[in-house]
Amino acid sequence: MVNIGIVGATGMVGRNFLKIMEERNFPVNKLYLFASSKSKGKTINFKNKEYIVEELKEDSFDKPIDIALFSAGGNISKKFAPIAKEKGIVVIDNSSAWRMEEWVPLIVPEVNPEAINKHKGIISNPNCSTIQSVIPLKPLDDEYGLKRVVFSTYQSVSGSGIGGLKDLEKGLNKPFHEKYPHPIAFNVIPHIDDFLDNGYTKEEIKMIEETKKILENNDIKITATTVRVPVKYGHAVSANIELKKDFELKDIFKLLENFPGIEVLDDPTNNIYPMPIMAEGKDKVYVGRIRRDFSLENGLNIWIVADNIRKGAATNTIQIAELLLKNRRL
Ligand code: 2RA
Repeated sequence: MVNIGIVGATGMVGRNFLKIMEERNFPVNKLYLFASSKSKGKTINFKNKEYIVEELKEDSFDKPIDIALFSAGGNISKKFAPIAKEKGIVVIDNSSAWRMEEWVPLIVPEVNPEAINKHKGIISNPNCSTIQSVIPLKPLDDEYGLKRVVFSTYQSVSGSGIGGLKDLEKGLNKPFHEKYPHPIAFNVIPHIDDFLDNGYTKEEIKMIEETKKILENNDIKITATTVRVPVKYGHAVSANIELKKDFELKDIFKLLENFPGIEVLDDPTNNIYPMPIMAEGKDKVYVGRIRRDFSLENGLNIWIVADNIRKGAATNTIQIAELLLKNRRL
């Protein structure tokens, strides 16, 4: 049994931490919920017991916490994760604050579970669109070698939290935008996170750099275009892949079907392919539209869909916590 602290407990991902720990019967002993001052005093139910939300402060981590799950933005993680770490607490952080630090493992349990043994007190949960993409890429890299990957993403508004959902819902009846620079209803916006001087967005650079770190393969040539679409839950990713070796398509199917966490949905004659409406609320990564790219030597196209709040954030985090217990790395 372990004592759990949740930072950002009232947010969408924070609440899903609790839901998924209940579903997976994660062995929680004591539970401490932290959020901003505006949520102080709220109560949240976990396993039929009401817990009071406390305001996050520096002394929050004086409590007997074993693992702290963070989902409260990069600034909160930058300030408070080191404080928790100094108290001997293991932090699993959902923000991008620590992901590219050399000493911080970036973990997708189906892909690089062994990285858990390198942690020094802070572990980063990858970006949602990265998590769902590296899962099918891992067996392909191991078997054929990845030469180049072109990502095009179709990301739901829940990736932006409550504000994204609000822009979509309110925009259905009249032009409306508050969270996004333009209306998202009946539109797509090729702009997720801030633009950089090189013309990419931070979201695109996350996909590129995080994929290389998780696969431990800096030689892969990767580019990405990340796009917000008017969908509530579930990110979709088109991956155009150049492998180093030739392949038989039937072998690709078998490889993906047998990899943990993947469900292959690919029967175009019966209109069977992954879609966000089927991934919502689930933890699988759905792969389909698997086909050779005839414009390339050893070219392959795949289509990847997953629930960005569950497998893309909360479930992956709880799986990392389970890995900590299994490997006794607390
Ligand atoms: C998004 N991946 O979809 C980013 C952060 N969740 O907005």
